[in-house]
Amino acid sequence: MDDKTSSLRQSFGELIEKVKSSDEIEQLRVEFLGKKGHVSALMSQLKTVPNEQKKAFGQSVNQLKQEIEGQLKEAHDRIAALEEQRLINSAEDYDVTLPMDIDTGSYHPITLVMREIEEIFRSMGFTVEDFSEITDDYNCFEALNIPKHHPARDMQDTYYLSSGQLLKTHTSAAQNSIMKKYGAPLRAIFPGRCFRNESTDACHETTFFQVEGIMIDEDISISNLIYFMKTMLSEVFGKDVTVRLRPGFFPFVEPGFELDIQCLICGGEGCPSCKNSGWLELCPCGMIHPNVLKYGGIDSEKYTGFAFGLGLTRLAMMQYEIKDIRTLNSGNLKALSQFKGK
Ligand code: FA5
Repeated sequence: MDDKTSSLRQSFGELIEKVKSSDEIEQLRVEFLGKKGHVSALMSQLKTVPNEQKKAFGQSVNQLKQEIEGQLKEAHDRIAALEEQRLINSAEDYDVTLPMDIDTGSYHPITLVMREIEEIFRSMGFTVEDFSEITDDYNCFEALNIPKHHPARDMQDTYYLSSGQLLKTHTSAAQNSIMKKYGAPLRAIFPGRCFRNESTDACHETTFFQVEGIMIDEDISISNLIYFMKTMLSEVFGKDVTVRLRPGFFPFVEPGFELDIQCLICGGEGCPSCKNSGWLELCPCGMIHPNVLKYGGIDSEKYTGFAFGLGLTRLAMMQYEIKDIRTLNSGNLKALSQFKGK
């Protein structure tokens, strides 16, 4: 019987030396320790062993079983370590400087232009503020000198929510809370998404972006306003663009202006993007009405200020020569991914 145990030990020893994979280890385990394996077969011979030798025989088979289990575990650990090393080596072989053969994403043109505007105004000492897309009647109208039943409310078709709140129709809706938050003197811009329930065409969307800007201090005048508008446009376009300033009415500014840009799609000749006028309304602006300063808790005797409401979506159209504003909300990745920014 001892001979059989020894020869099994020897043949296992030879085989375990040669294994090269986890699969081969598993095969050996089944061959030697499985239900129908060599060790079970040896143990089943116990009944033929004389009584006085049974104990020694059982101990010697159990001893063999433990040795085989130990060696299987060692072989398993050795192969796992080799496998890990192989993975590390292959990772080291990988050249991270090679160009990738996959598509990279791109920023939306609105994001690109918004970042540019933010950078320009930051460099001129303005802070960039955030404001909720949902607001209320007070912020969107009353605090802007547009009382209930004032005809100016017809200028903007508003989406009202069942809560009585509304989706902001213009970024001017943030003026009051920003004035209350910081007081005067104040230089801030606040970009944001606006919503208007109006029919769409090549230059009108129901959802679009504006950037509001306000500057309040002692002795702020229209010439400060014109300076900032000119600086911003020449920085954004990197070239001279033709603009015109004409009187405009907004209850929250006095005097108020419309700043139009000559259409860069048609060069001023007239096209659907500018409704065939050659000009695009881009940035209404004006001197903040004293009532609006008062509602914002600012002394209108001491301070004056200007405000503007730049049509950011239209600016992006002009900068990237996008003929139809609806492309920007279309989700058409092929069209949108071609804009890479400066
Ligand atoms: C306003 O929204 C005023 N709050 C702007 C303002 C701010 C005036 C501060 C004075 C002082 P208006 O409704 O004109 O104004 O919109 C401003 C700009 O937003 C427009 O010139 C245009 O560029 C853009 N805009 C307006 N409606 C749309 C629309 N439906 N789709 C795309 N852009 C629009």
